Amino acid sequence: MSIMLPAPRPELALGLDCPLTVLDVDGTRVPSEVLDPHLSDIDEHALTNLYVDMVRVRRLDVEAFALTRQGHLVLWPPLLGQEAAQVGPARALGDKDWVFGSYREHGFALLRGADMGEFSRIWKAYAHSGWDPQEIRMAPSQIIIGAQSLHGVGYAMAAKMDGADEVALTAFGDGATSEGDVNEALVWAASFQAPVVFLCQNNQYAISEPVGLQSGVPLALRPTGFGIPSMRVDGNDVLAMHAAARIAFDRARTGGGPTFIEAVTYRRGPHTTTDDPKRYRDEAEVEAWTAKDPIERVERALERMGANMEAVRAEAKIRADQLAKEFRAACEHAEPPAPDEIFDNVYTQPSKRLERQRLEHRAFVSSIEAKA
Ligand SMILES: Cc1ncc(C[n+]2csc(CCOP(=O)(O)OP(=O)(O)O)c2C)c(N)n1
Ligand SMILES: [Mg+2]
Repeated sequence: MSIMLPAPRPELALGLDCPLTVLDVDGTRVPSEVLDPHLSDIDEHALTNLYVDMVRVRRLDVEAFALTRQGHLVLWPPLLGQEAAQVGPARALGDKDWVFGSYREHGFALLRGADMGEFSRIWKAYAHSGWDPQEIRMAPSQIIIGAQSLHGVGYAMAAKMDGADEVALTAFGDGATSEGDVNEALVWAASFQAPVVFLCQNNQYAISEPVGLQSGVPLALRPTGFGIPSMRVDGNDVLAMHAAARIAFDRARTGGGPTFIEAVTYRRGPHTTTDDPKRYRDEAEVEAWTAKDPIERVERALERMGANMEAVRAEAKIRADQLAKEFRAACEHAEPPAPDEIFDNVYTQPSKRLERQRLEHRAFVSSIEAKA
């Protein structure tokens, strides 16, 4: 019996030795054979827009952190340091594409157009979703680590079956790549050549567990075992992330199937506002990554291009402050839902069992109110 060997595959993983980069830390342009062809239209104006996006995303994050400490939000998972890893791919999405992210995807939510009032409700524990998923084409935040990768692949498979021109991007962390869900999603995506982009933001930690404990090889190598091409990219380089996402989206859109992008980045804040990272990592490590700040890198690049940085900074600040103001006002004025709203939208059709539970719950709440 002869065994058919698979045809030799081209290089499946790029950037394993050194993450793909186009903007050095000092803002100089590093030539990249892989990424440069996908950045020919990015001029000073386009780079300024990416800069403003990152400044706004950071401002939202900083404001939300403060609002949590001031008791207006109950929890916040900060993304400080990961702005480029989200803004680059978010700005490569087409209008019809979908995002399936985790709980840290505030950059995607903002750039997808989530309403700040609705958005604040998730982190006040008032709502399961902080936006209308159909309206902004972004699924609700996902706390079950990695589950969204299956949702994204399922959506992409359906889009392919329908012949729809839609790509799904699913974003998750380094820790998620050790979950069954992500591995199963990779199998399905590879088998069905689903038009999906896997965006792994390797922020070096799964809560307190460093990535080295999860994997002895770069995470970008993992998908290659499933036959999925991958790129290991400097996740603090917004241009590199934008170009890599464009490559992945083009491939998905033209029938080339899935791509995995590992964004090598760093979570500079705590895992969430209930975590104390000083208990598991050194301050020196944080400082080393602060020196690779994604926003300052673009400032230096724009300066080198001759941009009027004083004006750019001032404009970015105005827009970021406005966003923070809107977000704060929305947080402070959000009304809690009625207690029995928890029973709404569980099923499309009402069920007797659920209605019974709703009545029991209502009676219980009334009994407490009567005692008060
Ligand atoms: C299935 C599941 N297991 C465990 C948890 C608890 N948990 C919450 S966040 C987290 C770490 C996730 O790390 P990573 O995937 O790297 O994402 P990051 O938080 O760093 O963005 C864990 C284990 C969970 N939410 N879901
Ligand atoms: Mg992580």
